[in-house]
Order: sequence, then C-alpha cells, then structure tokens
Amino acid sequence: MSEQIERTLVIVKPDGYRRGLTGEVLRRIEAKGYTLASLQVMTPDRERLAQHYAEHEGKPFYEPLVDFMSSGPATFVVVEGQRCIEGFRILAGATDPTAALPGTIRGDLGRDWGKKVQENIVHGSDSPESAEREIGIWFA
Ligand code: RTP
Ligand code: MG
Repeated sequence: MSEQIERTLVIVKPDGYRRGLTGEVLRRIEAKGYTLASLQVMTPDRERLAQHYAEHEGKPFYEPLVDFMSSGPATFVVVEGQRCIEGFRILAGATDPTAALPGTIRGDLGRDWGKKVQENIVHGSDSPESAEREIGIWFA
C-alpha cells in the first residue's frame, strides 16, 4: 500500500447540481477523509467535454452524454488523499444507478430517469493517468 498522496478529478454532474446534491457529495468525500484541493462551478463547454470523453467517441451514448454534461452547471473538484482514485470510485458505486449498491452515492441518490444516457450524479477519474489528464483539461 503506497503512502503516496493521489489526486482525482470528481465532477458533480448537472443532474446532481440541479437536484441540490452537491453538498451531499462533498460531505461524503470529506467524511471519508479526503481533502478538497480545488473547486469550481461552471457549465462545461462541448470542446473540453470532447477531450474529456475522447475514449467514448463513437459509442451510442456519446452525443447524449455531451448534451447532458453541457446542459447546465456542474462542480469540478480536485480531491486528494491516499488511494483516493479507487476510494472515490467505490464511494460513487456502479455506473448504472439502478444497479449501484445502497451506501454508494449513485445507489443512494440515483435512479433511471428513462433518458438516453445514464444520469448518475458524479464522475471520478479511473486511473492516475486519467486523473492528471482530466485535471489538466478543466484546471488549466
Ligand atoms: P464516470 O466516467 O462518469 O466516472 O463514470 P464511469 O467510469 O462509471 O462510466 P464510463 O463508462 O466512463 O461512462 C461515462 C459516463 O457516460 C454515461 N453512460 N451512459 N449506456 C448508457 O446510458 C451510458 N453508459 C455510460 C454515464 O454518465 C457514465 O458515467
Ligand atoms: Mg469513466
């Protein structure tokens, strides 16, 4: 187990913002023992979303995903702590909020709304390389 402090990019997505869940998500991150290193609220632009979601280009949910993510304000947070990349993904739960376990952010606070894309409240980077790449896009 590494003693090295990691950074991860968390986004409280526009559905989370609209539903007033930003504070609840930040509360869970802090309660877990991670630190909020930087934070900004903004409506993400399509150009940077295309960079952020480049791995999903061409998939059926890609266009609905960019439409959803650019639909209103979201909160971008750099989170710090030992093993926080893995730790936050576990806090977030499974991608599909219907299948996400109770106790997780998506499992406790999310559900299927019948949309073309899964609206699942939060994003969390999936590796150290993704985290640095994504933080570079949104906190340039
Ligand atoms: P994230 O990147 O947001 O932390 O979520 P993730 O790793 O669990 O999911 P990923 O596979 O990277 O997909 C990115 C986001 O695209 C939306 N999605 N919708 N079939 C669908 O409707 C579908 N599949 C993916 C979700 O918002 C997912 O978080
Ligand atoms: Mg992902």
